[in-house]
Amino acid sequence: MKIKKYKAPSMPEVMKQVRKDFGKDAVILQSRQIKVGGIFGLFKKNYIEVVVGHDPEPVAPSKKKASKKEITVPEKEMISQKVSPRSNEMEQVYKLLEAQSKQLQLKLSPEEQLIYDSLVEQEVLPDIALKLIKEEGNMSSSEEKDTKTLKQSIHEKVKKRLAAIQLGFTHTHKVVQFVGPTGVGKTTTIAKIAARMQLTENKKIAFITLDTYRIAAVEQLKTYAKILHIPIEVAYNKQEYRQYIEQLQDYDVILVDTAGRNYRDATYLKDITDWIDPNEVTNYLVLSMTTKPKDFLDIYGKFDAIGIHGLLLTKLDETEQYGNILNLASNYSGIRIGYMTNGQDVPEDMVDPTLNNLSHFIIGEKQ
Ligand SMILES: Nc1nc2c(ncn2[C@@H]2O[C@H](COP(=O)(O)OP(=O)(O)OP(=O)(O)O)[C@@H](O)[C@H]2O)c(=O)[nH]1
Ligand SMILES: [Mg+2]
Repeated sequence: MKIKKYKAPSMPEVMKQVRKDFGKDAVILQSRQIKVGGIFGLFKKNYIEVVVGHDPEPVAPSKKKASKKEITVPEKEMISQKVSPRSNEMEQVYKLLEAQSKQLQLKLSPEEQLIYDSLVEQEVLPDIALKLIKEEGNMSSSEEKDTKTLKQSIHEKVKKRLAAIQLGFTHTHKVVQFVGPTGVGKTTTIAKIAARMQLTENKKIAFITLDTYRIAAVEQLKTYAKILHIPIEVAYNKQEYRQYIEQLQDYDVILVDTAGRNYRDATYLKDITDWIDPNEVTNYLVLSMTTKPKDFLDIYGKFDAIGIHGLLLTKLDETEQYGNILNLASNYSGIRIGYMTNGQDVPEDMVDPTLNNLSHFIIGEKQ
């Protein structure tokens, strides 16, 4: 849909210009009387301002024809024509109008601007959204794509990026550490994973906690250990940690809870690699989906540097913006998402990530 604004002293004069540009297929979207010129507000002349839309290739002919009828009016009725109530199609046109005002800034067509806006609303970082759209390479070429076609091809690109993410909770070592910022759900997620492993994989599990900063933190994991009948050890230093790992060799998996710390604290990241040889451990980074996009990437980058096997995404239920996943997939390769959690209840609030639900989160569409 192309949109253009016309201004002339009378409606026949406006229509002459419209017909010249678009022929008979133009749709009047808005018309109003305005005053132009004058000196110090005096002697202003009456003008007619008309906003016209023209769609060279209507997308859904049957539906569109009917609604076009509603808004294509004979010339003499135009001045009083109001475009309300807003139909879905009109809603779309108004959005396009709004988008048109922003497009100059980003040099996007109104259709592209709409898609850009919807991605940014999902908290896809603006430069990533722009890159996705620019890759289309259509810009203001003569074969400008309509919103539907453009949307489809951008959705394909989004899905392609998401498809590069590896899915599923795997681990290459007996010892699996759960690291990440404070309060993201590390301890709760460990309990969910332990329960899942017991129930579906019949695995023998042991816990070690390194989170000795808070008494409550130890008690929290001990409570889950008791319910699930899982042995638990509390390691206060590196030596104890090594010793407990040795002691627990008969178990299939040792799930290790760590203290949530400020990831900007370099000693914390150093401790993680210092306490155990990176070749002997699988690290899972636990990140909340409610984290701000830039922090999310920043945290991932910092932990990635110390060797992260995969990610556990928590608190999906606390947000409706999932751009973080696409931002990550656009910036890093070799990402794995083990599980996603969507509530506080252990063990049920945990879902297996699939390409379907990742796509659905970001573009509202199933694969
Ligand atoms: N809504 C929601 N809350 C969650 C989810 N996962 C964990 N929580 C809650 O988040 C809070 C913190 O969870 P913890 O498991 O203690 O987080 P942690 O990362 O171990 O915290 P620290 O050890 O203090 O760093 C608790 O109230 C959990 O119930 C989730 O998927 N959704
Ligand atoms: Mg904890």
